[in-house]
Amino acid sequence: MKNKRQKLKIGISCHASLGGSGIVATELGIALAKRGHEVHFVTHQLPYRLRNVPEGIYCHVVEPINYPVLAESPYFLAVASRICEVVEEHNIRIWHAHYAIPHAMIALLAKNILPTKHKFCLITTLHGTDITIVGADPSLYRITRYTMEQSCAITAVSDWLKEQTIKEFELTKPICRIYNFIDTSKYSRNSPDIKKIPTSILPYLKKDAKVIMHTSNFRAVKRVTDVIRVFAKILEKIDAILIMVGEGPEKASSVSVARQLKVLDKIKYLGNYPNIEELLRIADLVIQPSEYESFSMSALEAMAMGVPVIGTKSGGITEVVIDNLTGILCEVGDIESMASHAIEILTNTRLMRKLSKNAIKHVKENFSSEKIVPLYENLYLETLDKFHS
Ligand code: GMT
Repeated sequence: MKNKRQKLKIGISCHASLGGSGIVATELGIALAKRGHEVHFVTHQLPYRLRNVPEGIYCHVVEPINYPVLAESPYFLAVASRICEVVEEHNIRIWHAHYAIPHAMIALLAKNILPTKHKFCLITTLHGTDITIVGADPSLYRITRYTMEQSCAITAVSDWLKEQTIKEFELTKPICRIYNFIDTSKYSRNSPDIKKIPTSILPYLKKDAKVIMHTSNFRAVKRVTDVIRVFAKILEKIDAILIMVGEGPEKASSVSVARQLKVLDKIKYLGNYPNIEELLRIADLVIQPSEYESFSMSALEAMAMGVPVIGTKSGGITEVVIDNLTGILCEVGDIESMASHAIEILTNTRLMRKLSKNAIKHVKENFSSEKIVPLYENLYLETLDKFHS
């Protein structure tokens, strides 16, 4: 490596709404800016976590174009044009796209449009569903493969995702696994500040009632009805409330299961909520019963706060949660086992403390920004050396 402290200008494109990949991309931008790099985001709206834009970060928001002749707004093309402008204006040589389709493809188009002197190095980070759902769809398979092959470097957020991608796409390019990370300084287990807890939750909080939480985009892969079924079984033994954070298509079926099981009055559907750390401060347990996860930022955030996680033995989550040490992993759909482990954790203070302590340590040692962000910096420098020397 030539010079690790070299200051870089880095472009980032990502989903701007709440969701793991957008959160990772924005936290990476913030961490890079704190380390002295200049970071330019091109997105359709200000990313959730960049509402108070920190120093060193520039946000270029692209307005959609609507014209009656166009059945669909050519929004993606507008983003590509904007990336070209930003790259030329700021002389950016690294563009980091999060999520293969559309973000890496859009950046690739921008690169192809630009004159040779402005052709940047495209780094593509795969997050999970961009490969397992979007990229695996026959309608987008070829374009996903092409985008990865044309990227200067590809990263995946877990070994599991790396292996899945290699298996499905038979790439000629290597994939570098770089785990997701967290700013651990934001996750100190201080007593909750009641002023920062949404007022709509306050009536649900009762002395001695345990607080269980689930966070997701309520898609089928998250198995949100399993959360409700596990919760109903927990209620047979102990008093508790469930906070469901997020929005998505499976919310209605989870409400309907809760109604059938007569537990709806113990559940608060909060919708999307950005300050997840504040909620985790009041949580005793997090349940993430996904079909699979390439990583699971929700599990990582819970562990960082020392909240034990019940997850599934499926996909990259097994690389994040160590079964029996930092949380409990069960088979997908095994409601009985998830419920009995939950009850054990919630009633056994020693076990709760052990999992909590181990989880905090595990996150600090393996998933802190101090540990992970330099891996991206090194990758940027190595890629620049390889393609721009
Ligand atoms: O989970 C989703 O459907 C959203 C998706 C995203 O774009 O944020 O999440 C994926 O990327 C996250 C960040 O890398 C990972 O923590 C999630 O595990 C991953 N989701 C799946 O693999 C289902």
